[in-house]
Amino acid sequence: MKIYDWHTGPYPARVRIAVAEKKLQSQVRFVSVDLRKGEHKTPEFLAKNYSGTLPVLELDDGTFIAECTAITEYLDALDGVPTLTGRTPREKGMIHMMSKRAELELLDAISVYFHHATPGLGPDVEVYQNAEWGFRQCDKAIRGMHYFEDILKKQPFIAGEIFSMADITVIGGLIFAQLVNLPVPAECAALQAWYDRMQERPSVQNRVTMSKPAEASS
Ligand code: GTS
Repeated sequence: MKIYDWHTGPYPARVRIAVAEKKLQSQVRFVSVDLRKGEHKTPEFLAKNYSGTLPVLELDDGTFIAECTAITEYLDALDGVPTLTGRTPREKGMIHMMSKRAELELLDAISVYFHHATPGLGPDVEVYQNAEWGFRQCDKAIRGMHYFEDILKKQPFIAGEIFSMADITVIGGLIFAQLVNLPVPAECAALQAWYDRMQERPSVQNRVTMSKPAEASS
C-alpha cells in the first residue's frame, strides 16, 4: 500500500497514528506530496483524490481511498480485529459520531481558520480567502474544545471507555491547534490531561518521523 502524505500535516498524522496503532508500518510506503508547493492541486494528484487533499491511500490494485475516516476504517478492518473503529454496533455508532463531531467542531474548523484567516499555505495555493469566515471557525473550534472538555470530565476517551478513531481525530485537531498557535484554554484541564496522556502513546510520538522525507526540513 502507498499513502500520499505530508509529514507535518495534522490530517495525514491521523492516518499515520492509525498505521502505527495497527502495526502496519512495514506494509506501507509513504509518498511525500508538498502542500506548500501546491503539489496536491495538480491534475495528476486530483485524479487520485478529487478533493485535492491529503492523505490518500493507494491499494496494490490501484484503488484510491481518500478521507481519514475511510482510510482508518479500511486499515482497521484488514486483520479482522477492529480496534479503532468499534467492534459492536454501539461502539461503531459512537465512534463514528464522535469522530465526525471532532471534525466538524474542532479539526475542520481550525483548518478553515488556517486557510482563510492566516497566510495558510501561501498566496500561490490560497487562491480564495475569507478572513471573517476563518475567524468565526476559530471561535467554533474554541467552543469545540470546551465540548470535548465536558466529555473528558466524564469518560477516559472521546467515544467512551476505549481509545479509538475518535481520539485520533481530536489529536489531529490539537496538533493543528498547536500549528496555528491556538492553545487549549486553561480551563480545559481534562482535555489537556487527556492530550498529555495521548502524547505518551508511541503511535502519537512517532507520527512525524514515520514518514518524514530525507530532504524535508520542516
Ligand atoms: N476531509 C479530509 C480528510 O479527512 O482526509 C480533509 C483532508 C485535509 O484537509 N487535508 C489537508 C490538506 O490536504 C492536509 S494537512 O492540512 O493536514 O496537511 N490541505 C490542503 C488544502 O489545500 O486544503
